[in-house]
Amino acid sequence: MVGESLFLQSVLRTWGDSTQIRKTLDRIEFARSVFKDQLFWSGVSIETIYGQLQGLKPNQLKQLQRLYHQRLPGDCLTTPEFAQRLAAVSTEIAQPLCTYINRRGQVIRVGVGTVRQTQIPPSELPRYGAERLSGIRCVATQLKMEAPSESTLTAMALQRLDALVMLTLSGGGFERRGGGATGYVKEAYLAHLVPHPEAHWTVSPSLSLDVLTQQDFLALTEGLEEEFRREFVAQQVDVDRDRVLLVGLMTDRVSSQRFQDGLTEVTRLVETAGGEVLQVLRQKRSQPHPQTVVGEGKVQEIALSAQTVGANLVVFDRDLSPSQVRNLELQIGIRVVDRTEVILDIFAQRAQSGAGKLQVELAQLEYALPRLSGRGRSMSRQGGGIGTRGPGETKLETERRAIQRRITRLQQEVNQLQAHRSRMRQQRQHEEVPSIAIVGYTNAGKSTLLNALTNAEVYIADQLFATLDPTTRRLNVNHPKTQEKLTIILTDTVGFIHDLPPSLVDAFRATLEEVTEADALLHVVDLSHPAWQSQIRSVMKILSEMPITPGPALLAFNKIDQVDSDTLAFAQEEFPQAIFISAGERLGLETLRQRLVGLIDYAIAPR
Ligand SMILES: Nc1nc2c(ncn2[C@@H]2O[C@H](COP(=O)(O)OP(=O)(O)OP(=O)(O)O)[C@@H](O)[C@H]2O)c(=O)[nH]1
Ligand SMILES: [Mg+2]
Repeated sequence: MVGESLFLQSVLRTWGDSTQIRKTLDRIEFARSVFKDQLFWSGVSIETIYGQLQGLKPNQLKQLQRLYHQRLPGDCLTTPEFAQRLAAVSTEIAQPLCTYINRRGQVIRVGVGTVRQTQIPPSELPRYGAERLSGIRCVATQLKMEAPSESTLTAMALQRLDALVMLTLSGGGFERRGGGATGYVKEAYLAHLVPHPEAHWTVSPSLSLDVLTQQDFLALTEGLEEEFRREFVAQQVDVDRDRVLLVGLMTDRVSSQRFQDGLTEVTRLVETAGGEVLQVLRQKRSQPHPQTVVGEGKVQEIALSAQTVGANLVVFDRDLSPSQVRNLELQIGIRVVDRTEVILDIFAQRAQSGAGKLQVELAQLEYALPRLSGRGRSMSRQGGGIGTRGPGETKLETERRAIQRRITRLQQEVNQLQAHRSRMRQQRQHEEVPSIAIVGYTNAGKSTLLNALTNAEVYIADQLFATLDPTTRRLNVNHPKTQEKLTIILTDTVGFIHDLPPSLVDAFRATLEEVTEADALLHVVDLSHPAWQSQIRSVMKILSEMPITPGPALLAFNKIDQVDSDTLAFAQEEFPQAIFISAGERLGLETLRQRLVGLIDYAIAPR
């Protein structure tokens, strides 16, 4: 498999020594690979003819099946006999034909139709990856008298074929008396991939069959693979970093600004998760394609670009259904993940405390479960052979139940955690210490502010989701009116993000309760962020969806040291009640302390 996904890595990281689950995952991967092999070889043994077979006579089908019996030498692209035989059958049925041949010279697939129509999905190829060729070559015929078309060459690139031989037909020919066909091939073209960033492939001028068959196939593929490997190694400067192709879909529902902000955010998420975005591909559609999110042409473009830039992971800027992931992976040939998976990965890397790890594992399993069973179903559907359908599904069903049991156990643990936190809060309430939760979009500066106000030592970073576990500190202030000493409990919590994944909200309910149970909220906004307004809306939306309505909130615009005067004036006009600070530069903190006291007075005043 080309590079382990962010997600799988992080699942393993969080599960750590949970060897049972690790074994489960290994078994799933194994089952998957076995299926792949069986699918692949079943094409050889049962002599399936792929493509458009309507109207073919039994005798013609037999001729097509006989192509499977031909064996080619390993060191030439094709023999003249094989090429003529293929052209003869193609002439007889008046259709283009494709044969796919492995390095041992066995014909592994015969298809009626163009290369595009008969292509092998990447997931069924014996090997696949930017660093090598798939080990399969295609010898095909076409009815037109011209060089192979763009769509043919694209199909060649998508399958990473060793080479493509395209034969044009003379229109006639005859059977030799001693056996064998002749005269059917007019001319031949040879095409293959090249390791070049702009040109994907090269195509020869038209050649005679003799010249073509004298080409040294072994030297060609060995030379190419050597170059691909060198190119691939040069690209993999840092093997630990995922090399990501980011795909954004802009639907009618979002403005182009919102779309762009979303892409920028996913890019930062990928970077925070330890990946590198090599290229961004965009598509505009009125709504997502139900099967593949983006259109067919775009899927091909993704597959080609992933090869060109040497990506090992495709990330979408939105959530994908399990079947969409499956369809995309089948066609693209490398792992596809959605935005939620990237966020889960970051959470997994950040989780420090036992409670944090527990909640992350729960979120990941809840996310993974439907995807696991979906994969099981698809495998049994594809397999369809004796001995594959039943056991495969049963086995996955067993794995699924094991994971379901673990989810149930984790949920119980989160419930216990929730109860424990609630007891601690009750104790604080008993002491009558008022509490304020610091909330806000991720990276707004919440932890910086808590540190500045209370000399806490919370981890701060210019990263998304730097904080995962809530930190609680006491803030001592003098009441501005009575001069009485007053203590307020300040809690820093996990940051919000727009479209917070539901599995996270559920898993993090114990942490999020810190927010709903506080007497009041301090909502920190990064005013220097271009999307600060939509970030405020996202935070408000998440708060409004919480089961218990949180207390009153004070809006604090942070990072004013980085803000131009127009933006500042605009925000002051729009939000006259808000306070403007810089936690980093410690500006406006004294005013903030006083406003916090006012907020508490207001929140706990008897009404
Ligand atoms: N220029 C400037 N940078 C700031 C200010 N406050 C915080 N930052 C920077 O903003 C980044 C994020 O700060 P954090 O305090 O980690 O933000 P957070 O809201 O806790 O973020 P998460 O925990 O990831 O949700 C860090 O690089 C801080 O140094 C400020 O007032 N001015
Ligand atoms: Mg933080």
